[in-house]
Amino acid sequence: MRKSSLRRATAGLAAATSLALALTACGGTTKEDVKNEGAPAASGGKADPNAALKKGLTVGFLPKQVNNPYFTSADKGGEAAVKELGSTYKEVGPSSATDTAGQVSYVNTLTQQQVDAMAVSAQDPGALCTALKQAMKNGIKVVTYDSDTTADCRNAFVSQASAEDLGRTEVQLLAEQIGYKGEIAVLSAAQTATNQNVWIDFMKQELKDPKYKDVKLVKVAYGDDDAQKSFQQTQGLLQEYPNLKGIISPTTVGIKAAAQYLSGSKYKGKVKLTGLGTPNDMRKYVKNGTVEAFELWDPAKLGELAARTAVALASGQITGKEGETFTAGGMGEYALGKDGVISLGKPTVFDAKNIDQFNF
Ligand code: RAM
Repeated sequence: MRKSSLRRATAGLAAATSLALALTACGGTTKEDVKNEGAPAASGGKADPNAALKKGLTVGFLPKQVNNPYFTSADKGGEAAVKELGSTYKEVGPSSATDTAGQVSYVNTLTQQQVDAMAVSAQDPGALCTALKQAMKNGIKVVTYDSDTTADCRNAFVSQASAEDLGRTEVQLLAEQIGYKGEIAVLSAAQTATNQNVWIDFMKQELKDPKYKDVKLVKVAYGDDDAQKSFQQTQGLLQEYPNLKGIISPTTVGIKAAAQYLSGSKYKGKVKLTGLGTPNDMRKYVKNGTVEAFELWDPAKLGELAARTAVALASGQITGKEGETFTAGGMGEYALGKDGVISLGKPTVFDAKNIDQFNF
């Protein structure tokens, strides 16, 4: 979807939804507690905003998981942008979201192949750092997208939306649906996933507000972005907590599997479900009354911005320092925030009223 129509749809939605999204401009899915010692490693030299965008580069995309439709959309957006910019795109990556060693070896492969830049969504921030630092030492520009490492292990992070907004608004969405009362659980992805973990931390902070005094988070379960495991974990949550009133699943794989389970059970419409899903996955569950509302950003736009950031870095337009700016083609101008975080924009809330306006 083009940004102009997405913007229009989002604007209409803002008026339609009763949820007050407390959206702030700051923050990304980056570790708040990470100390960035000066400029990111290998950022080298000064940014030249007027440098021409280089052509003939090779940009490698390394998602958390290749057979995840969310990353298929994201990486397609990346591929189109890399090609439009006259460079070569390649994608490598593990098929499981918990194959940390696999991700490390893919980083090493891209380094050996001397790509000019790589865009990586980290399964496990700790595990990837050494390999990414090695890549940067070899002059390769490293962009994380979707799920960050620590700031010293990459040049820039392309964040889908403010992590704080995502975490807090998911709690707000669910609390409203359960009337601010009852037991809730989280069904996450992999236990090491940076993005989900940062969002869950913000969910817990949101829950400290006295208005949630009757809402109790009883468990965080992990479905590992595996459909079957996520389905079983949902079933397990309901067995373990028969009074459960709602589930937040901040993963496209998890929310789809949870919706599938609830929709075929006696809990349909009774146990509320929200989180992060794609409109195409969730449409039928919104229409059949299993899900009221959930949110996401446009994954293809996230991939496109990651690609444009990678090429801007490899061309010397930016180095990864706070305050630098660059033009991301038709997406417009973006500025680098603290720790080299570039934020795509605001998430969209989808519900029965607007879901048919989206196709991803
Ligand atoms: C899954 C992945 C991804 C996350 C989305 C919301 O596809 O875990 O990292 O951003 O869900």
